[in-house]
Amino acid sequence: MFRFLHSSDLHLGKAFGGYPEGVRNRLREARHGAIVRLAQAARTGGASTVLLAGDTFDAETPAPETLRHALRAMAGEADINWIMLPGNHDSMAATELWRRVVTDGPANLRAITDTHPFEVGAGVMILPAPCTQRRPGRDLTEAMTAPTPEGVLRIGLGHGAITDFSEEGVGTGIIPPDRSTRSGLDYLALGDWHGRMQVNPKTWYSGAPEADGFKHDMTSGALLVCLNGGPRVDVVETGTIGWRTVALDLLPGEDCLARLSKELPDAGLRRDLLLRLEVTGRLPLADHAALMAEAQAIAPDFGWFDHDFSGLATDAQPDDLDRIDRAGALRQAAEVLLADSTNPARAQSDRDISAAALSRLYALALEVQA
Ligand SMILES: [Mn+2]
Repeated sequence: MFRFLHSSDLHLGKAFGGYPEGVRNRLREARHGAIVRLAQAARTGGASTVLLAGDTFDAETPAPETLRHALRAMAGEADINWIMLPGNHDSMAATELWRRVVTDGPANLRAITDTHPFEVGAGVMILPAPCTQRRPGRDLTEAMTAPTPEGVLRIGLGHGAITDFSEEGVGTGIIPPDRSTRSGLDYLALGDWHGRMQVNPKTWYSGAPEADGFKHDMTSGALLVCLNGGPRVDVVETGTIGWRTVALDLLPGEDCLARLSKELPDAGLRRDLLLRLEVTGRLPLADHAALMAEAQAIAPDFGWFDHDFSGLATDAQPDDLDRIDRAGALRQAAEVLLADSTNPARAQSDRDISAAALSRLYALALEVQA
């Protein structure tokens, strides 16, 4: 029997450009903190080996402090054996990076720089397939067919796209989905896909221990694997910052604020959440304005918040115009916008612009009156 923790895609040092500085710092810090949380998860699960199936570093030349901090954090978890595989972001083409990992890394870290099988426990061998470059363009996992002594457990460790999907959505899959059968593996630990995924009973993507985008809607974690006959795989949560998209499709007559509230987590859980609100459908002007105001009110609850109302149409009634003004220039502008937004002779995109302008005018008028 052999227990180990399977993780991948820490992407240490990832910059998260496009997010405000405070958020970027929190996200970077959360990735670094994953090292300690992986060690704790292994320990709690009775394992002392952690397999990192590629993309430990986001770039081939991480900042000196990113590398140093990672190596020191791994050294600090002295009872853990770290096994680090080059992925596509930190491939073996990054010769300086791997030279530094090998020379500066602690004794409890093994950096894999070739395809030689090696023992990781009594009667247990790792068959690695390190990425030679960012897009190797061929199936490197063929190396996992290498012979091992009779009776040992064979664990494949690889990184890349399988069949028809890859994290970056480019190229075609190169790792055959039946690699574990072809190479007689007891377990195949893969990295690349940032969400957790079981390919078959012996083949898993662990996903990233800390989420890094909105793509995979799940809690992040690692896999605690126990090899005793077939693999027994348990998910251990390690993520600290959540990424969620809330999609609301609304129709007139619905209580849109109640619908929104139902989708949101408790107030105490919002700081550690990045939330994207996407609203589609159709609402009366008053509800549209109320929902927009609510979005602005809750935004500071979250670690980061963004909303997209571009798919939400408004249903303007002549009565609504009275709330803007009963006469005068604003009223006239509102009437023109309402007429333009419903004029079948105009292109739909032009009508949408008029409708959006009318709801903006409506919301501004309410603000001024308040
Ligand atoms: Mn990756």
